Amino acid sequence: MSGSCKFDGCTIDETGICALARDPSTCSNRIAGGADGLPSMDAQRDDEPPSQTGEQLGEPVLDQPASASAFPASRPLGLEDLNSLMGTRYVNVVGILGDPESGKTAMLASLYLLVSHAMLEGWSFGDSRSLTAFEEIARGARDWNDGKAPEQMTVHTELADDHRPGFLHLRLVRHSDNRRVDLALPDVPGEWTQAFVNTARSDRLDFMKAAEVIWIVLDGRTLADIEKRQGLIARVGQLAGRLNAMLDGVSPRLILVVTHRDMHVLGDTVADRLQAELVRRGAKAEILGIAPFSDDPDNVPPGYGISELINLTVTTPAERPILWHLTEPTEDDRAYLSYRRDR
Ligand SMILES: Nc1nc2c(ncn2[C@@H]2O[C@H](COP(=O)(O)OP(=O)(O)OP(=O)(O)O)[C@@H](O)[C@H]2O)c(=O)[nH]1
Ligand SMILES: [Mg+2]
Repeated sequence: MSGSCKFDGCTIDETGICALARDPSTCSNRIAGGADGLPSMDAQRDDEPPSQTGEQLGEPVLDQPASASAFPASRPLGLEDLNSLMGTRYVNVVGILGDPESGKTAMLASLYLLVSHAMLEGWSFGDSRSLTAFEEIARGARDWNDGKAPEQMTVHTELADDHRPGFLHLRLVRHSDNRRVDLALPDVPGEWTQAFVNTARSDRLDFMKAAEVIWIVLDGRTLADIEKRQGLIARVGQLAGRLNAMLDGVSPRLILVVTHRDMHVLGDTVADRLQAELVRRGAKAEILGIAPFSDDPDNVPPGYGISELINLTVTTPAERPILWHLTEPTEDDRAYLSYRRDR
């Protein structure tokens, strides 16, 4: 039996020949609607869509397939991506500055490695829109040769576009109160800081205006070296001056992040000299020693100080302006009230 004929074995739809050698248009076995004649080239086949009626003309022929959401690229976020993320939730933008080789990328890689191994004290992983980018900067630290750590855990940062920063996004959840914090962390080359200090080039660092905190990353080895120390301290002062000018006198919150804590502990004298240099420029900063990686893991574990850095970053200092100054009355203050009392 074929589609348009009830007679068993009739192949009229395929061959155009009636099995009973009748006229197909009058054969009583033909099913209504299909009995109008021989199948032609235009005749509808079962697998073809139904022909359109007058009302359907002009409408789309096929239904639009339901669009499955594609996986996000997870590359570093550009400024536009960051803007749209900031439109949906509160994002803590961190400014990160520092000379080449000071340890900026190492610090970010270490943060990612700690949080991905659930070893960031007090915090756990919430989400990230730039996992691939984090993986890329942390990859160097994973390539060990026969159990030996690589010489360089991270490589010099080079951006695809040397005019626009790329941001790493990380959402962290604080254990103490389940607070979620979204951090946007730029990984920019040290040359940007050098150009900012030396020639005041600030167009690429415009995003700093939206930063709540600025980390100035300093190489602990340079601060420990008596010959290079003063040069770096002076440059930190110049950098603070440039920031003040760029931010129109609004003093940003600064954290001086001193790397290589595994090899060198920052002495009080050097810390005081850094503070004095900043005060001279009308700025002040908190100072913290970290070791994103460690050459002395028995005494200073890799990732030392990173959780404290995050704590400092998301907590606003408790310092508040004094609303009402207390003045202790002295005896003489009442002299005016006592005037003439003795007369
Ligand atoms: N042992 C030890 N090595 C560190 C520490 N911080 C950074 N390093 C190493 O120092 C080297 C340079 O660090 P990076 O983080 O790449 O420097 P950077 O500031 O990003 O440099 P640019 O991208 O050139 O601006 C890397 O090989 C790191 O592994 C630290 O605290 N201890
Ligand atoms: Mg780098």
